Formats: sequence, structure tokens, C-alpha cells
Amino acid sequence: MRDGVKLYIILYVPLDADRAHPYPLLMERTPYSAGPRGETNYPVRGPGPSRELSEEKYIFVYQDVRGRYLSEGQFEEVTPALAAAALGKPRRAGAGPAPHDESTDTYDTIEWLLKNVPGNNGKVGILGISYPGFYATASLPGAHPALKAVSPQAPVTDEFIGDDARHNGAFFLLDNFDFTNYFDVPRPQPVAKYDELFDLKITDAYQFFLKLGPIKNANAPQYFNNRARIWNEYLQHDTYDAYWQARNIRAHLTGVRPAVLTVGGWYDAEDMYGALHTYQAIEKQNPGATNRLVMGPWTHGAWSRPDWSKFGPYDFGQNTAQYYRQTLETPFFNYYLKGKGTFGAPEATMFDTGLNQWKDYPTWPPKVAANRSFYLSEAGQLSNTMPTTGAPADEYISDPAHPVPYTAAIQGGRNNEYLIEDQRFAAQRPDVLTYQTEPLAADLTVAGPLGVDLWVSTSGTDADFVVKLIDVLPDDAPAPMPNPQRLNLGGAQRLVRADVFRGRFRNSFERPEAFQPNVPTEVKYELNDVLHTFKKGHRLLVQVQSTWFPLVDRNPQQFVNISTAEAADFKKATIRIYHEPGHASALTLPVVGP
Ligand code: PG9
Repeated sequence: MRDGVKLYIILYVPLDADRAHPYPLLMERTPYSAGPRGETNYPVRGPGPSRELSEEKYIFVYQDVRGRYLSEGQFEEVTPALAAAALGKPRRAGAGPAPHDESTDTYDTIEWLLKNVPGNNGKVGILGISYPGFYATASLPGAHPALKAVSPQAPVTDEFIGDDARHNGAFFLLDNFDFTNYFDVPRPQPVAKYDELFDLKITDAYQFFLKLGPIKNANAPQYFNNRARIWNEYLQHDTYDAYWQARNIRAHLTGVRPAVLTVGGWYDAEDMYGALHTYQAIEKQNPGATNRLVMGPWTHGAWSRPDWSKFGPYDFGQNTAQYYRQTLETPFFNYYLKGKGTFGAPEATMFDTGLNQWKDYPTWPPKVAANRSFYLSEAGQLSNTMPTTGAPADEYISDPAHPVPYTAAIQGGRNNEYLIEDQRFAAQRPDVLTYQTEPLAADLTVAGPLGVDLWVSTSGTDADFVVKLIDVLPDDAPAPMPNPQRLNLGGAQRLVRADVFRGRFRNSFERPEAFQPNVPTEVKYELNDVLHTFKKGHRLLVQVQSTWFPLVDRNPQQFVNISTAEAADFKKATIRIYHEPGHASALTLPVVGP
């Protein structure tokens, strides 16, 4: 690299690669170890990221990023990007210590590969899922001219607002505790082995984290013991401060030249936000760019699995992962790197999770969408009419000692199915409010982000709000999809989208504010996009609650520093949701069609 640091790569070169048969370079940059892949991946993937790409033949390149596995240097959490002026060609020797980031490391690697790998055709592609998705995105600012095609897949993009670390300021306890345990082990020298700070066999994550108590207890000697740099950084930076702002790669996505194919999953519990917002930022900031989006019925990275035709009780009736690889990913790289065939994919290829089918859109979100508000009304009704009478607010007691579980099937780690799970378990709790429409007279397709507008109060000085949009299947419904397990899904409350908002950030992510106890206050935020057709006879259901444990840490419900809070700071609070003129709570959905 331009500062003298050496990064480790593994290459797989087709045996016939030479001047007469040159191949493009297809690269993944990763914090999860460069390899080896050939033998261990065979026959599922071969040396490439998929079986399909392996069979096409490329020069596959895997690189350990700085400070990981066999690369030198210091690992940085979502490395902050340099200002545009510092990018581009390496500086001349003697020009002083060269600044670097992931964009310059990618640039320098490409420069090295082109010169040192015989039989390359001078064209480079980059792809990666999740953290490697972030590195794929980071190849775009000041991109090397040989870089022609980039596919950020579930890319980590904005860790405070919507990806792994926090959502709207609320800390993702279960994932972060697990992830930083092995990702953040001190390593003074390059190492080849996987490591972790402590070895725990958690069987019931709900009980484990309840017993753990306030989050500061995670630094007890038997756990992080103050050795985990990233864990401490996450907790120390509990507002959208300079640390997080520097890690928002979206701000740097200008002047994009390579073709981009961003990929994400509607059931991705880690970086769904990243996929949607990487696509959006490139689209907005680069009107002329070749920029496309694919969203399928996938958990984190499920499109790379040999088969993805079912999830939870639902069957998609086709191998959606293979469909994606055969019709989108492989032709994308073949076209832009080998000039092979054509690539006629639309701007957005999106899976409708209610109709169980792929749809094409010329823009995303579709321009034809009209916004329709669903008001949280008295007697648990969800209605298109704004409330006209001053009915009393609904209320519940949110008790940090008895938080609402995020799933009915608690395990040691995250239950990946929680984003599609039947929510009847939650509806039965006294601290979950429910609002439901009548059965729909016609199909209703929702396409795009969802607007939450709540009027709330708390008897405390802070509170979290979790809002869920749910598709209620009719009691006597035929199975909504092929259902080989013959499960009885009648009356099931199928989760379509949900997310949390930490109330102290309602006016600013940078400057949190306390609530005035018991004063109606507006909390507005956006839920990630959906493409879901609610079928005729189904109902829409909205649930509201203030805990989602242990997916999200508990809010003490007092305006205190949560990272250093003591057990005694966690207090019960009475939460009210208002539905009166002037304080109408609603979920606004972008509806397509009549
Ligand atoms: N989504 C993952 C991650 C990235 C950064 C922090 C924590 C988790 C990943 O799978 O790479």
C-alpha cells in the first residue's frame, strides 16, 4: 500500500490464463480471512464467490484488509473515508506519509494486480457481502479506472442509524455482544487463527442478558474486561457524533463511474438498511450512474446459499438464490468485465413478499406510489380516517425488568426468523398495543419506506418505541403460499416490517433530549422499505411496544447515560399512545395502484 503496509492476498488463476486468454480480476476484500477457498468450497462454490461465477472463470482475488488475519496494519471499525482530494493515484516517493483509507487500499491493490498477475484482461470487479459489502462500496470513491463493476451486497453503511451497531440510536445488544467477542481480539501481529475473548455457551439469551443487568456489566472480568476496543467505541459513542459521521460512507459516494449492482434481503437482520441506502445515495448523488438494486426474500447473504426456496413456514416456490445468481449476478459481471452477452436487468428487481413473485421497477421506490395513512384509532382499530373525537389515549406499563421478547423462540443467539415471525405471542402481552383494519376488500400493494408518526407520552424521561407492520392471514385462509409443512397459518400475524426508535433522538441524532413526563410528544421515523401485497381478505395490523429484548438493549426510561447506567436507573414507565385531533398517531404506507 502507499504507506508501505503489506496486505495479504490469495489468488486463483485459471490454468489457461495468458495473453491469448486473459481473464478479468474479481475481488473480495474481507475482515473474515482471505482463504483458502478452493478445496473447502468445492463443489458448492469452487474458488469463486458462487458456483456460477467459478464456472465462468475469472481470476479470483481475496484480500485480508488491514490488521486482519495475515495482513499488516491496524484494523479500523468501518474505516473513515478520506476527503476526495486525498484519493486517486499514489503520491510520489518522498512526498511524506501517505494518507490511506479503504478506497486507497483498493486502488493500490488493483494497481499491483494489473502489473503483477499475468493473464489479466485489465478489468476488475469487486463484490462482497456485509462487512465485505462495505469494502465493495468503499472501492467507489476515487475508483481505479480499471474497476468496471461493483456489487455491494448487504453492505454495512451507517452503523448508528440502521445497520449492525444501532438502529435509530438503539443498541443492538444481542448481535454486538456476540460479534465483538470474536471480531475484536487484540492482535499485535498478523495471525492466521480465529479467536474470541471469552467462551460462553448461552442457551437462553433472554435470561442471560436479563441477568447481565446494565450494559456496563459486559465489561466484567469474565466478559469483555475492557479488552474489546470496538465494544467500548460503540458504547462510548452513544450519539451520532463525529465518530459515526466519519463512518457514513454515503457522503463519499460521488463521481461513481463503475456499474453498480446493490443487493439486499427483505429479512436481513443486519444490513438491510445498508443495501437500500447505498443504492439510494448512489442514485441521488450520481444521476448518470449505472446503478441497480435487487431485493429478495433473503436473510443476511442468503442469496449466496446453494438453495433459498423457503424461510420459516413460507415457501417461495423457486430457488430464489439460484435465480438471482443465474439471471443477475453472473450476467452482470460477465457483461461489464468480459463483454459477454447483454445485461438488461431493470433498475430495480424486487421480490413481492406477499404475492411471492419477482417484479421489475424502472425506479425505486416506484414513482406511482401514493401515500396512505393508517391511523391508530380507539378500540384497537387501524383506520384510514383521521380521529375526530378526543378519545382517551391507550397506555401500557413498560417494565425493564420484564421486557417484551423479540421472538417467541428464544435461543442462545439471534433467531433469524424473527423478521417473518407470527406476532400472536406479542399481541397477548399487556405491554403491546395492537391496531387492526377490517379484512381488505381488494389486494393492497405497499412499495417503499414506511412513515411512522406517533404521538406518545411517558411518565419517565426517555423511552423506546418499536413499531411493527403485520399481515394478518384470514382464519380460514388457504395457505398463502405453497406450504409443504402443512402448518395451520390461519389467523397468523406475519411480520412484514418492524424497527425500533430511541425516543431521546426524536429531534436530532446528535443532540438527544429528555421527554417531559406525561406531555404528548411527537416521535417520527422511517421503517425500511417493503414490497408486500396484502391480499384481499387479509388485515393490516400495527403493534407498538417499548422493549424488544434482548435484540435491543433496555432503555432505563430515564434520560441518563445508558452506557454507564446502574441497575437502579432502570425504571417502569407508563407509556401512552394518543389518537385524538392534533395528536393523531399513524403509519403511512406508499401504496401502488388504485
Ligand atoms: N453484518 C456484520 C457486521 C458488520 C459490522 C459489525 C457487526 C456485524 C457482518 O456480517 O459482517
